[in-house]
Amino acid sequence: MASSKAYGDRVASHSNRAAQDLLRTMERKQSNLCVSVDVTSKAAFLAVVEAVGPFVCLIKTHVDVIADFDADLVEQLTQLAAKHDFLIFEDRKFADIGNTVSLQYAGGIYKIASWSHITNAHTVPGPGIIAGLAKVGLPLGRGLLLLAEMSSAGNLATGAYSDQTIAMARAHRDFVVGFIAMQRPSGPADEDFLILTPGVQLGSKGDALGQQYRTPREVVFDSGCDVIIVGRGVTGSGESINVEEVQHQARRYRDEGWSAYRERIAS
Ligand code: 5FU
Repeated sequence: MASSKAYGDRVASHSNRAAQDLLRTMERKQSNLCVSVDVTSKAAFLAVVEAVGPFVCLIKTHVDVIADFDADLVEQLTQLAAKHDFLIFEDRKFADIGNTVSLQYAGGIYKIASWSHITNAHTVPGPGIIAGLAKVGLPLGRGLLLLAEMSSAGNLATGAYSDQTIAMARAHRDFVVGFIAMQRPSGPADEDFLILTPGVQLGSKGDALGQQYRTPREVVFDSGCDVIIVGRGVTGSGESINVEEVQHQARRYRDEGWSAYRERIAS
């Protein structure tokens, strides 16, 4: 069962390069923390990434919220990924037919496939969305997460929808490396999906717009998820970045996530 194995021992269960790299990075850095850098200026974005880089296995982006996004931001982000040893996950949540998503993934202003190791997609359009993204991403060694569940109150990714999402992933194991989900789905003992989980914060149960938070321990130990995704818990809300505080919080969530994982594999 994947949840009782060490991250490093799970590399062999994956054929996808991005999945292998993420598991190796987690083991090497002793971190299952992904920081979601949801700020709206390039300067704030790069300041947060520089501050949290040493503590994370993965940086999650929403590049379309950055008002002064440019090619240099990608260049600097890529350099910071090499310097601090983390992977990049653009949380694009593709949701269209295969032909359209292949254009959105490869091109436009953002050229996501050229720099983001991992991205994600809704399964509403059916399996053609996976084929369209795989056409672009697989030759580059990229990986895809499917949204099996969401953290927000009242979301519709439940029950049969989640089950069918998991079935779609099983049919595309070369490119689909795991899920955005709130818990590890049940499956055969030798099945290994990466479970990345947003909606994580210490000391808050949610925000005013439907977000719902759990603690790192609830996510990693109780629910068997692999990566905690933390946004405002680390960055704070708003644009003014207090680098020392951001670093303090990143270290705190890294430590909480890792000790929950250690407890899980020991149990
Ligand atoms: F798929 C999902 C989801 O179900 N919930 C989320 O919160 C994605 N997210 C993202 O994680 C969301 O778009 C934010 O970028 C991030 C959570 O940020 P927070 O500040 O920790 O609430």
